Amino acid sequence: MNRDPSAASALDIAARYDCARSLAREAARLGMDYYLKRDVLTVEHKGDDLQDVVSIADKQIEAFIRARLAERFPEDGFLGEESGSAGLGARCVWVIDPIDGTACFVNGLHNWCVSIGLLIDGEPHLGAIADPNHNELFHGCLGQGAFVNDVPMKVSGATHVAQGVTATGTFHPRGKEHFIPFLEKLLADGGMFFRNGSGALMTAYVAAGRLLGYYETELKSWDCLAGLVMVKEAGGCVNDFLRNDGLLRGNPYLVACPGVYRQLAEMIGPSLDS
Ligand code: 2AM
Ligand code: CA
Repeated sequence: MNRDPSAASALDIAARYDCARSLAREAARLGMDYYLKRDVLTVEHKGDDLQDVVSIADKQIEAFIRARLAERFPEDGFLGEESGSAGLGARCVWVIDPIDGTACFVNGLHNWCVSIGLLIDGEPHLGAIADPNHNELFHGCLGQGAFVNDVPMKVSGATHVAQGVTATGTFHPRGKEHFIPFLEKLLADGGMFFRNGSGALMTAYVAAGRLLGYYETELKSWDCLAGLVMVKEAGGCVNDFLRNDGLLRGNPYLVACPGVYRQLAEMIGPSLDS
């Protein structure tokens, strides 16, 4: 989009950043109420994929976030995992996942979060990721840094994959064939893999320097949009995830500290930018 970059300052970004953080926290508390009663939640499968699950908690939390945003910022657009999109032509578009890590959520594994990101003029501008199981709120805003609770985040200073742990995952049918070849190369180079079922949390962990990087063969925008700005603000590298309509259809995804980004990108090969 060809807009004057200074025009972003005409928007009330501070109000949106505050709202993202408090709404993520509030939605995560709501999620925790459902999580504690997960044994009685009805779990459905999305389409034919038995791994792709959704519960009433996902739908209710998304409805809650969507209603709040519409009330506060009626001129903004919205894209959510469960209820779709509206107003994508607006300058500000919220991209949210009410529960990232639903498979963990319904199975009693504590790796899930609420993820709220904001695009301004097509670029990730701010985000908040709330993890109520660990009492962590990851957040960041372009030009203002990235934080876990109130502590500034910084990506790892590692220069080789053997110096730490790298997250990886594959979920969507598209791109699955790239997973095992990548894993073989990572292990051959002395790296080690990690996966917790939440793309948003693994992205935040890269920003926090806990993981060296994170590669997913194919990811949806609501799983990573809030975290992209955190990785950048924490000094990390990100691939061109939003190219070719990535917002709506997803893309291969890589985020990493600068010292290992190239090494991981070479292991993945051309499919990363395909
Ligand atoms: P979701 O929980 O919002 O659906 C990358 O692994 C992404 O795939 C996760 O962020 C997760 O987002 C999605 N996913 C859906 N089902 C999954 C499953 N059974 N195991 C792991 N990830 C899953
Ligand atoms: Ca979800």
